[in-house]
Amino acid sequence: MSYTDLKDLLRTLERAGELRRVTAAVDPYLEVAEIVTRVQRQAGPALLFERPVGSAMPLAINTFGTERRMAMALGVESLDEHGERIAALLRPELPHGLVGLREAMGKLGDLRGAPPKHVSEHVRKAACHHTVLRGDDVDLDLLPGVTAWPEDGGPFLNLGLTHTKHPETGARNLGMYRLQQHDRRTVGLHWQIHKDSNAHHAVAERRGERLPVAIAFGVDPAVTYAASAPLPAEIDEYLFAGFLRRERVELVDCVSVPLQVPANAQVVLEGWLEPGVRHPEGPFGDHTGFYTPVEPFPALTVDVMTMSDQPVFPSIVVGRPPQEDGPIGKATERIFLPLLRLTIPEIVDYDLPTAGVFHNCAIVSIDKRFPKHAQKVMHAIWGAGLMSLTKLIVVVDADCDVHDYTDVAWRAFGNVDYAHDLLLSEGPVDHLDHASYEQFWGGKVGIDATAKLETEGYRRAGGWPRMIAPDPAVAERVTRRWKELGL
Ligand SMILES: [Mn+2]
Repeated sequence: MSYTDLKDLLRTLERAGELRRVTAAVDPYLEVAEIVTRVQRQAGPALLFERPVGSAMPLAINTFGTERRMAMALGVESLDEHGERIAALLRPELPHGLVGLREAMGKLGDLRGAPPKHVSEHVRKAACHHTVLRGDDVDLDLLPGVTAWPEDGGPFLNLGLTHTKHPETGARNLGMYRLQQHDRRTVGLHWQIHKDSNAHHAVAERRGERLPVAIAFGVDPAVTYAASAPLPAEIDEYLFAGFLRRERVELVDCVSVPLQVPANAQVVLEGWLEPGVRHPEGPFGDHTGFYTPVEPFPALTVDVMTMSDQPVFPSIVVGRPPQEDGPIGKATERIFLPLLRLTIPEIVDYDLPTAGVFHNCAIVSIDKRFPKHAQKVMHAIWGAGLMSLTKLIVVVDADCDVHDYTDVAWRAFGNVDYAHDLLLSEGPVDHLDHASYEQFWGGKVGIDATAKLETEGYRRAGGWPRMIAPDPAVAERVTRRWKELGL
């Protein structure tokens, strides 16, 4: 199941009773966010605001707001299905470690149907080029940019897919970075320090060159998701999207920059980023639940703005969790489990609590085999891609359900001698982290809540106590007699 474009997804959601149209005029300034936050907290439907105040373009929001809709967007019944497809790709087992990860991601590309397909406009005009505005005709005020929180620095375009190419290797990157609308023709590009397009920009500036940028809105949800996924820099997000949707993504050449964008995008912004240009960006109420302060970020002057016929504009509200980015993060947690296990094979399962905003806490269950095995896993996570930004890691034994927070807390509170079972470290933290005393780096803690071994220094008489569990035969008998008991 794949979608041709955003409108196709919205039609499918509507048929499934997962989309509500709002015909009353609603103001994208604060009002939209207030409504979306309430609907999101009730696990309510996706919303299509048909009359956003100040814009002729309908606004689609909360499309990924539940795990069910996130699964629908990625064409599966359950988010674990894609994880299982990846796990199946990895058999027969590839070598472990980074080499294995590279080979596995390479295998995605071997799948027929995964690489993006280039659409030539000699054959047919791409849907995204129905309307082309150039120069001073470009007007970002046509878009229903959302100001979500009272202290936000302006309207933001939150679901834009930013396309760049590495100036030397030509490798493409697709990333989801927040975009502040500075004026009718300028958007701020908040690409964070650890992100791939930030690296492309740094190379271009070192060479004293300008960097072409294209930003697409309203595409197939698998592409939108792929842009947000923490893929290694060398993996093309379009390859990953093609794997997820089981069909190639159709791309078309941009009008004014040497980049390609999805042919069925609703809106595309194109421009060149001049070296050295920075603009104050923010404040922005981000998914940490706090405002990020004003910082200088690159700002793109939009030369060309293209639109499809009667476009629908997508957005997302982030703020104090839970919000719509929660289910997006859960999709990543499930889809990346087999890839994480490729580098850290003793991991049985993991959970990134939504309240931890994905960087703050990871709960990991392991198949413990040797002394200080939990500490080995902590160090490995702190060395694994964007997982390295994790501040707190709780390691539990394989028999713990990491998604059952009572089970986890019982072990993390009780199975720990804090004089022995804490690992303190330091390292890079997320760009948005507000609690670290220095920006970009701070302290890390690992809690070893596994059962301890004598060889780890736990020498009390009788060894680690046995966990209480019911007699299985009796449990089964009671299950059989349950009706008879009339309870
Ligand atoms: Mn990337």
